[in-house]
Amino acid sequence: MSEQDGVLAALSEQRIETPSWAFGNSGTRFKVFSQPGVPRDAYEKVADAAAVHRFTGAAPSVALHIPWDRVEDYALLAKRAGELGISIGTINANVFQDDDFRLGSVCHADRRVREKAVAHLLECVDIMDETGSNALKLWFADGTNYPGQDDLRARQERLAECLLRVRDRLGPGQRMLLEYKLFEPAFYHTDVPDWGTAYVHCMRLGDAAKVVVDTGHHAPGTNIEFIVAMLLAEGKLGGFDFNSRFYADDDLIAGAADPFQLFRILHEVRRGGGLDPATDVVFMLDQCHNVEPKIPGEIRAVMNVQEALAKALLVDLDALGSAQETGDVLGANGVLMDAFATDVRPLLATWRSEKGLDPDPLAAYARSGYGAQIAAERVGGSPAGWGA
Ligand code: PSV
Ligand code: MN
Repeated sequence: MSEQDGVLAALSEQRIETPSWAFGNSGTRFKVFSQPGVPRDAYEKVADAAAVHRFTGAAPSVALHIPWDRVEDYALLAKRAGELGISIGTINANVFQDDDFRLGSVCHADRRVREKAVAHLLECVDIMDETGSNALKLWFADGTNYPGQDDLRARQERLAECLLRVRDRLGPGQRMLLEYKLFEPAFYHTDVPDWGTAYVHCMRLGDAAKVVVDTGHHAPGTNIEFIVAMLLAEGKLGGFDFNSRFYADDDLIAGAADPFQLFRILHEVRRGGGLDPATDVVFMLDQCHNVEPKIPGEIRAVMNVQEALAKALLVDLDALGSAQETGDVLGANGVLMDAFATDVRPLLATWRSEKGLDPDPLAAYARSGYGAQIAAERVGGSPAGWGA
């Protein structure tokens, strides 16, 4: 197989998952700007996710967020998704927006609140059963704002106990993905602040539990690809929440702020065997589009991830290995830089054409009229947002 054929084949294996919340209105604590055509319910979000897949051919699943995407009949939602050519991906739990969770959820000192949080997590596993989803994504807003506010160790024990109950409820083939975040909304301490803490919990929970790396959840300057390499080597990388950050958890389009970082991460994914579908690494996007149109924003993110992956696939691993073994510092670095500097857009255009797609997904989307159609159709009702 030629190098180009190998890259094209590997690109076809990658599946990128869009987040349902990317299609709803979003913003900052200063202002949520509403946009025309925004979905009013989970069915319309699924339709928009399917549009992203139609134009990219690379985003065949959509993650749900519960309760934002609550519907009467989850099997029907999954069926509709299937009719549109996509499936339901990760189920994201939400134990951070109920007043009872002011001081935490699974780490809360009050057993009643912890029971309420666990009940929600178990409901999410029920939704996995109904939709055919095989992964539960857990991000906890738990933490404290002031030293002494609560007992750090006791909170870890409560967390472990709750996670175990969720693990015991998982069915065959189902997994739980634990996401860490350095800070926010709590500022003194976060209960799952880093990959080490997430890893310790996942180790105790066994094979069904893996760590999610959200690229926006680290201190500035953190070497994320090192974390990826470590987790992959230990068989504990569950997946990514790709997005871009300039300052904090900015949730901007993946590859927009630092395409070189995305390339370095995907190089380590490749090196660690994470592109093998058997490892089940989920390539999710976790983005919000506050000022740009949402569907094109998701299409752009999918294209950026594909470009970074294509460059990572072009790294000459033999040349890199030889340079590393002989201590050729500049040579080794040059191998990576050569791959990164390659313009892979013609290669991706070929990949798309071979799949019967337009080589320019954004232009094809603009021509399709889908944006104008949903703006005309979706009138009345309440546009979806972080609370719907
Ligand atoms: C909050 O930081 C967050 O972005 C987490 O990364 C979750 O994955 C996402 O929200 C959805 O709950
Ligand atoms: Mn995330």
